[in-house]
Amino acid sequence: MMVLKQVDRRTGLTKKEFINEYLRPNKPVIFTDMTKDWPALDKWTAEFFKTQYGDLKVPVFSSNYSKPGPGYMASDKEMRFKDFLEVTEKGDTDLRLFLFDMFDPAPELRKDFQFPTVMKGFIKRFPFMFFGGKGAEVTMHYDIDCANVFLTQFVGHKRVILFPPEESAKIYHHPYTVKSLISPESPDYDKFPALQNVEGYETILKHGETLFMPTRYWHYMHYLDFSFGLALRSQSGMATRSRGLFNIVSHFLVDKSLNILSPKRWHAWKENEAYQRAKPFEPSSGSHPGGELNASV
Ligand SMILES: O=C(O)CCC(=O)C(=O)O
Ligand SMILES: [Fe+2]
Repeated sequence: MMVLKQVDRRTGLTKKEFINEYLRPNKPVIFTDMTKDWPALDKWTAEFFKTQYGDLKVPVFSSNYSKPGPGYMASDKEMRFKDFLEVTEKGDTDLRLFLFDMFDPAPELRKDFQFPTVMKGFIKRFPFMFFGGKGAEVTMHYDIDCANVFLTQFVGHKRVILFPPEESAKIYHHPYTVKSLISPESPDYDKFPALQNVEGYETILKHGETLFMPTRYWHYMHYLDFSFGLALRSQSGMATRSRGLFNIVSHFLVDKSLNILSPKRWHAWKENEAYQRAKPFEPSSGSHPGGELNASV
């Protein structure tokens, strides 16, 4: 059965403790108080963004993003920020704004938060924001640049499920992509038997909490309310940086070009490959009860 442990929540975690207990062992953690002196904590609300930046044009994504074909890895449309926020605040929409560089049009917002001091190597040019409505899902993926991510949650709640990089085969990693085929909230053990042996983490992030996701960690997110997040990313260490660069180049060249040449066949090849790689991790008995298993996750 899939095992999901709770992510640790720590208050007053020192740099030394963070490095020894989380960064070195590649383990996620939630900082409950990293944001305590940030003006953003109370200032950044949907209302604030609507009144201050409502006319900004923003690239909006829906779940078409991961489907094969012409819309693959592309945004669906541009909207006024104000209109996007109004739609997503109402909920039941899969529209999302992600990897949004809010700080290019609004550099003054950088004064409202601080980069963490528990590690080095922050990519200061690109603090990214993510917005979504109640019900929005971020499918299981890892970040292509292999950064360590500090994701701060604002306004509402978000359910997060994480898997370490060592578990990639068991969650049916789609080769040449940063995607996995599974839906961890309703695991289909008949279709994906190796999932029964996977171990990961889960949590529900709240306003003002900061989740540390170590490099190459798989993450899935389900917006339980309208909310948004600020992701601060660190690429400390040459290995992380060169691996990130390699990933970006190989994925874009191979995946994007084969998607253009032959979208269906390329998708089928990747899917088959993911099944082959998961095979060694399937339960050996070969028999696995279906149906009611969902209740135990
Ligand atoms: O919060 C989200 O919507 C997605 C966050 C994410 O994927 C990331 O920070 O890398
Ligand atoms: Fe991500």
